[in-house]
Amino acid sequence: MGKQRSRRSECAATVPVALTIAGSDCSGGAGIQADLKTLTAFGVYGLTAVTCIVAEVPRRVSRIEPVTARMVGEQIDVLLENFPVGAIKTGLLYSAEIVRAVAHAIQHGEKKTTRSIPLVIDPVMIATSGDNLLKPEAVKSYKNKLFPLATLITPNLDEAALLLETTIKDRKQMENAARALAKQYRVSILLKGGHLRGDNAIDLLFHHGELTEFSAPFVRGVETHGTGCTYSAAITAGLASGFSLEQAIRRAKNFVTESIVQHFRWKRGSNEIDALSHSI
Ligand code: PXL
Repeated sequence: MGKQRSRRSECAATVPVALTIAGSDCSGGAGIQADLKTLTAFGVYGLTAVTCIVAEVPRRVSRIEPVTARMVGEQIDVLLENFPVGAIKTGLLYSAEIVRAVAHAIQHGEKKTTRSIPLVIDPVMIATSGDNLLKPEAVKSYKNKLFPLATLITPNLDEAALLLETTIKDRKQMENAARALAKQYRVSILLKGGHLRGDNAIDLLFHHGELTEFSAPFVRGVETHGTGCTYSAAITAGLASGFSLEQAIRRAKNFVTESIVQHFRWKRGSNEIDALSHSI
């Protein structure tokens, strides 16, 4: 009994903690649900601040309802005041008002605890299904309020193209885009090239003036949903656990690839539903 208790208190003292600020995906493949499963798989205790509730299934977004900006801010406030948060990630933030509330709450929390917490921003704009998730006017608030606080931003090709108002169609344009975003926002950029559809899913990290490539075989035939959320949550888990940015990304890339390879599939009549497996 005594031994058990001491083992328990030791765990409580050392388990890393991470906070995800994101939307709820009721189908469990993306958003807060994917983040929590991923953090748990990495042995990190996950905290959540919910920004909106999305009624959806893998190929269709049915409805999105936001939580008030005040409520989003207050979730972050109480968590940062009370838990030793080692890293934060943001996912779907829905509106300009919520983006601003998140930036304010993170800055306020860091000031109160007098420490800087690594922040990973997954600038979620459009769902894999093609549905718009972020209000277009929120992009400006991201650029002005949230990006200046980031450790790492993880856009996919569509998001990077929208942020730079350009098109990205090949590897050379990817390099230029990663470099341009890193310069513009003075932050590390992980540009995810999965949508280029070669034999490999190639991501480019621009960090401290250097370009590093992360590559894994492209897994075909799986209707993926939530890979971006899973990837950024896995990176956040690594940062909360004290890994360097490069190490955290390498572990996360392996995790996402395996979560696609080991996907679940349910068949009902002619309908098939795929989901990532987070129990790697
Ligand atoms: O994968 C993007 C994404 C992020 N967050 C939430 C989502 C989705 C996609 O559907 O529902 C909550």
